[in-house]
Amino acid sequence: MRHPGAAVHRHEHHLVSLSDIAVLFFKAAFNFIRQFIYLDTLMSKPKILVARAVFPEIIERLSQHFEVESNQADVLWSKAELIAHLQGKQGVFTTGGERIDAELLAACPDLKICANMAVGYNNFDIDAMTAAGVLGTNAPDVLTETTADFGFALMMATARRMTESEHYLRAGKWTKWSFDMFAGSDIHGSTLGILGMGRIGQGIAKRGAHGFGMKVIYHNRSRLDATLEADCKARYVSKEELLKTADHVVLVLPYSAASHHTIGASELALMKPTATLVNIARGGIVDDAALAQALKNKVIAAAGLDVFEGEPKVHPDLLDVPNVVLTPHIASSTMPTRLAMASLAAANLVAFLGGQPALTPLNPAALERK
Ligand code: 8YV
Repeated sequence: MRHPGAAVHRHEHHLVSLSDIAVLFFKAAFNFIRQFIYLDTLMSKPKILVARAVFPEIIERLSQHFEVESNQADVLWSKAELIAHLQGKQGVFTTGGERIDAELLAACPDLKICANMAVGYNNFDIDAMTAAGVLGTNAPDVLTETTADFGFALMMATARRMTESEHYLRAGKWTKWSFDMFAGSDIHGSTLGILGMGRIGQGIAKRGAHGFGMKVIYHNRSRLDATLEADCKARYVSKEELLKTADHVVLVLPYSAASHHTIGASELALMKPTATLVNIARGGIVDDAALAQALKNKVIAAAGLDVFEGEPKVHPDLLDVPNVVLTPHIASSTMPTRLAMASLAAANLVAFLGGQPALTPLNPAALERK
């Protein structure tokens, strides 16, 4: 006779084994998933945002190192939209237009680096970035010569009234030669005054001194050392002397609260009535309304502007005066230079988020904060 418990016992034994196997199976599956998630985290690329459209090859290069969200449609995002797109991003590729300030930084806690495709970085609140432990980088050097070329070209176009005369010709107004038609002022042999003698200022000085026999005077926060002054054949003067004596004044200083309206009505009044003024630095360094008034009243002869207060808007009074050459912030815009600027911004992201030092850091003190 079969013992009744025997089958039960066998059956129970069988049940226990099955549940053991099930537990083991689930444990193994759980560990596998956990391991997978861990590895995935280890292997996943950092996320970055490219805030404006850039060269496709730059996006391609960045994609080898990062999970890239790029704004190739070149939508102009509001601050709230920029913040939304920055969520989860460790790096951002910016151009000069995206404002990085305390409010944005507080809303984007993953952010570690902002790489500007510009030498100027007045779109960065550097103190706020340092306090938040976020590194900023810019793109110096690669645009120096291109921008100096443009500054010089704008000065020549302004002095020789090139766009004003072209508009006249296009309007069909050129019916005869006349002795003083669009008579401008000379570049060669004249006095070039440079306000802001950084790398681009020095490039313009060299072009003027060595290429056009100009007498170069400059004013800067700090005086250049003797070797650089000799290279540029430039003489250090006060801002007032520069404004009073220069035939052509070129502005190449960085924008800050301290340089806001460096040139306003009273500075324009110091300049010669035959003088020209060129701004390739930043909007806001010149009081555009005061300049338009000075141009209208012939306080100075002419101006050349590549940058504007509140650009891309241009003060309407400037559009109404004929003696001003206006260009849409293109001083650095040649294909090789813009590519070099973008490459440098990308290289900063790759180096820094890859654990290496950034190439052109602005606030290394930020690294001590995070
Ligand atoms: C940029 C410039 O094109 O580098 C700068 O500071 O002003 C220009 O070369 C502009 O800032 C947009 O990035």
